[in-house]
Amino acid sequence: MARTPTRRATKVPATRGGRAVGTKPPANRDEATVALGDVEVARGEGGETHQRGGTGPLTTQQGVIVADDQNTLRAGARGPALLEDAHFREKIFHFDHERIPERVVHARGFGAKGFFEPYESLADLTRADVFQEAGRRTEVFVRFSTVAGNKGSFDLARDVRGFAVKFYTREGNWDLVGNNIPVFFIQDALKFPDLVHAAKQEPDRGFPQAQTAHDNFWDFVSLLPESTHMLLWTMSDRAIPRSFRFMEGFGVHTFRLVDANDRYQYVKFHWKPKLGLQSVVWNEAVKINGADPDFHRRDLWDAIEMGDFPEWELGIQVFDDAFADEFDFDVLDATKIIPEELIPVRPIGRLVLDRTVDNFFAETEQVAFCTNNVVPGIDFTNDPLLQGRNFSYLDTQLKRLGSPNFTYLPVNAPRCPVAHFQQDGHMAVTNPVGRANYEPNSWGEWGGPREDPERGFRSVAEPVAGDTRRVRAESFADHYSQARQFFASQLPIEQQHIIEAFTFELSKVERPDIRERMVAGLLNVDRDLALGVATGLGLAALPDPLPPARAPIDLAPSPALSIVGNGPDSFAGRRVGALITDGVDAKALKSLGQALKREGAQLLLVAPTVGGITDSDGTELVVDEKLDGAPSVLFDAIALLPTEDAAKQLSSSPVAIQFVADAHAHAKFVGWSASALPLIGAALPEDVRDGGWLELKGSRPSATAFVEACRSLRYWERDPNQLA
Ligand code: HDE
Repeated sequence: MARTPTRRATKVPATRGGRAVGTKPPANRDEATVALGDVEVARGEGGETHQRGGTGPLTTQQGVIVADDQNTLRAGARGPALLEDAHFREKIFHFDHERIPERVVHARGFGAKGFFEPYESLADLTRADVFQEAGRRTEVFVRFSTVAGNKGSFDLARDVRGFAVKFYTREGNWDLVGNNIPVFFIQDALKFPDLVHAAKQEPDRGFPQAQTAHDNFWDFVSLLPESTHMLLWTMSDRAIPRSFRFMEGFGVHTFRLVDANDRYQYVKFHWKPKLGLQSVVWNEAVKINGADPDFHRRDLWDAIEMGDFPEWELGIQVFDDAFADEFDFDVLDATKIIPEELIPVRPIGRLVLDRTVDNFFAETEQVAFCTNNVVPGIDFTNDPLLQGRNFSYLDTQLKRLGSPNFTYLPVNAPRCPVAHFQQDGHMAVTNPVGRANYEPNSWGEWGGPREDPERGFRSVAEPVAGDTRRVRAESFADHYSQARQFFASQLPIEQQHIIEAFTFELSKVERPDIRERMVAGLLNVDRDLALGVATGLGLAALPDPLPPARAPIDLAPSPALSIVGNGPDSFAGRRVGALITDGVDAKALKSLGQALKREGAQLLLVAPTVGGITDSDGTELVVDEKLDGAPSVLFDAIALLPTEDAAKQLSSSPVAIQFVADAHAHAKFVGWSASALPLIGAALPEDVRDGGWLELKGSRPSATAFVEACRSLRYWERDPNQLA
């Protein structure tokens, strides 16, 4: 079957979802590591590993070959089942125990594998082995997630995204368990259970899931002014990212880098996506959740399987005690950022995700991130949130994975030598051998591993003094200044989205006093913001501002905080959905496909049927999506290339009309051919076609002009009042 030129551009054969059903895994997968998560685990007698998909005999867990897997053992054809049917009992027993508890938070996530490589040695800052040598690769596992939703919830929830990275360094595992937002809701870990209870489904009714648009959440946060800064971020477009590939990541807390002489500097970690930042608009998010609840995980999977490997730069903001003392805010307070304009982010290396997981459960579900997994050269600070996390993560792994031996699971196992005297417990895969299982001992060379003060992890030595008190530091008291700064740093369209998001969420709150209290808090951030939300909610009058613990100060805007203002100016990694019909103009399709390929973007074909579509040259095309299964919200831009006759027919099709109208309402770029005009006319009054609409004339220049326009990602000049 012939394919369109663009489809041939991808590594993977023409399929939906990036992989042909029934084919072998693509070439980027190392066959030897299938199902092993990259480390060797128990092998069978013949050296072969447990692997599904082979053609050998089916066996029980004990290795006995199964003769009949269709019928239970019974007494007589219509008689009762027999207890001695060991195969049946084992199969059902195992099935009954397949689930492990989902994560309390970040339950819904998606993982991928890759590597990190530093640009240069950071030996002057840290002794961490991972940063010693330019270009030396360290294997990583990354898991992205939403926070509030349960495991089966949809991807486009308005929510923070987890961005957790496990570095399998030569000196042990380092877990940088961050988010796509650089601040957090609370200052003290003691409030975390309250925050999570309030955010997740309400306990009596068990809904709403995966959304904070309900009374309990807004009740709690409106009583907790320290959450205001984070709320500004979660109500911004940061909380509805277009893809994991297009979002930033942050370590959030202040950590320490420690050099070989035990001197430390403070550090904040940043991940910057190579393809730039991009978010969807709220109306798209709502529709994507229906059209493809797996939108983010599919996007990551497809990109990696196609060989378009997502990449981030790791950057650091490094500072010393003198800066920390002078800074307007406490660097131990996780509700504050250090603006990039004050301390620029220094790029130090890159993270590339080049392998999908071999098995979702074995890797993504069982990966156990722990903030307390640090390596020599990296250390904590006294951030009270971080200190609480250091208790929680290890504790939670025991609950989820059921044994202190979870480090034997391949995804969690360090890639460096491990030697200790811990033993036994559930699933003790390899107990230390030998007689000595304690230390110190006098067994000489059989005595087992020994501590190494030189190479071992040493905590930063510093004096600690103070009264034992339950107290919040005075230096944590300013709750509004940086929220103000964030709002002031957004472009008008982004401010508008924040106002709309607050209005939407608070509109779902039933109790008027909660809505009002939240608006009263927002008055400490920005009057226009509070007024916009109050108007949207239909409040009769503005309430009095909540009295702040400390009066906010005006900070200089930080342009680095805007997404739209820092666009990638490239359409690479994005997708155009072209609406085509039988007889589509071959030249128009070809020139568009080539222009997108040159840009590093993808063309997907959407048609009224998935089969039987040929172009004007008679070439049979592989269609990616049937029109009613692929609304335009699934694409970054669209092209309208139906034949004129088909466009006339489609002009009475609600899905075709919605395809066009939504793309326009969502400020997308639209490439159109003259033959599409009957459909366009049915979807929109003609005069709304603006600078975001570019004619595709079947020529290279017109296709190039369209793709170049798409680099702006959206045509924001479109009147926002026309947006759905
Ligand atoms: Fe977490 N968090 N967290 N968190 N967190 C968990 O650990 C916790 C916080 C973050 O993909 C849990 O394995 C406490 C901040 C990510 O597997 C749990 C506090 C940040 C992930 C837990 C916080 C995060 C988690 C649940 C307040 C950004 C998913 C399952 C002090 C810097 C990791 C698990 C993955 C997961 C506790 C706050 C990020 C319960 C007590 C701040 C990305 O241990």
